[in-house]
Amino acid sequence: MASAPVTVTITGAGGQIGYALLFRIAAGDMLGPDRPVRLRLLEIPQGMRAAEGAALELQDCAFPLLHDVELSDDPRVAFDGCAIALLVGARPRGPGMERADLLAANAGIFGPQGAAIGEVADDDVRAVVVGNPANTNALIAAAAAVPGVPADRFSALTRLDHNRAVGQLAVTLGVLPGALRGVAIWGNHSATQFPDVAHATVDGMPVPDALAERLGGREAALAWLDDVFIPRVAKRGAEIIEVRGSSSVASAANAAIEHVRDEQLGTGGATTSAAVVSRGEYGVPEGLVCSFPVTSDGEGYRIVEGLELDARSRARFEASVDELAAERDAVAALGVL
Ligand code: NAX
Repeated sequence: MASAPVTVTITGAGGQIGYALLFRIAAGDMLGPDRPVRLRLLEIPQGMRAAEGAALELQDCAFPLLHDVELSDDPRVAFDGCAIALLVGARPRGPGMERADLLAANAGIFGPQGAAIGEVADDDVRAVVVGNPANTNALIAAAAAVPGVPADRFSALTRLDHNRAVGQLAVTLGVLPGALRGVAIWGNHSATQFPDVAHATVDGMPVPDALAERLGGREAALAWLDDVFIPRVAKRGAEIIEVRGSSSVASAANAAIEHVRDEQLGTGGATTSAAVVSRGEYGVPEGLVCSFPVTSDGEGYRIVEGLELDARSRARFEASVDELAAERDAVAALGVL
């Protein structure tokens, strides 16, 4: 007997990432070939025609797993009964917009969406925030969803950063991406993030050793990590915009699908990266939505605890956590939290 359809709500469905997401979700890439999906698309009036067009194309694909598609500009309608929410639509930084203005504009989106999720979503709902500033938008949505939905059901996407880090290592080491394990993104989805290979392995060999072998010694490996790898991963979004003339879309949609898939179906013991609500792990202030190495058994992400961070790594991580705390304080000053 076919299983019951899962209701998946996508905000900003008329945008670029929405367009790259919808067809893969409907094809079964996110929840597997046995789970039919209902798609609920949330847009603002300006984005509605584009979302309607995507809905027409979804019909034309005749995906066997796609139960139905509904569009709305009302969060309480779009999140009604939803089990999985991908919060993609956000307010981009406009010309002359200060960081505080950006945070305030997005608080006006993610506060009401979080509240609607708390009121009308499925009891087991899980939501991932893609729209930037993703970590703090997730913090705002999670705070607004309580008490209807616990805050730890919200996460933010750093899987794209994780995949970018794996991609860079694979090319440099001359291996397939699947040979790498244990790469971690710590902190904020921003230029302060810390992509970390200290606990990573390639075909079972520690990545720092493999890099030293490949690049001609330990010092050369350290220099590559500091001067090439970390800045390249952290600024890859800007590089894509410069080269492609448009932001990361397919890779962002792919990362969002992998984030949800692993959270729902489990990582099989492997580590990945996701921004989740801190309970004080690694000294990160409680409540911040911070990227950590995580695993999932299919019941949500769990932070991998007990990893050693040396002084340099800790300093990088703390700088990113300080930025998250400053974003939270700026939002709190607006009276949003
Ligand atoms: P687009 O501008 O193409 O699409 C955004 C869509 O959201 C638009 O259709 C708009 O009408 C809609 N929207 C705006 N406010 C809304 C609201 N209140 N409710 C529902 N829909 C709303 O942007 P796109 O390229 O799709 O990027 C979406 C977001 O992803 C941006 O905030 C972007 O910065 C962020 N990204 C996050 C990444 C991550 O790794 N966390 C990577 C990729 C991307 O940069």
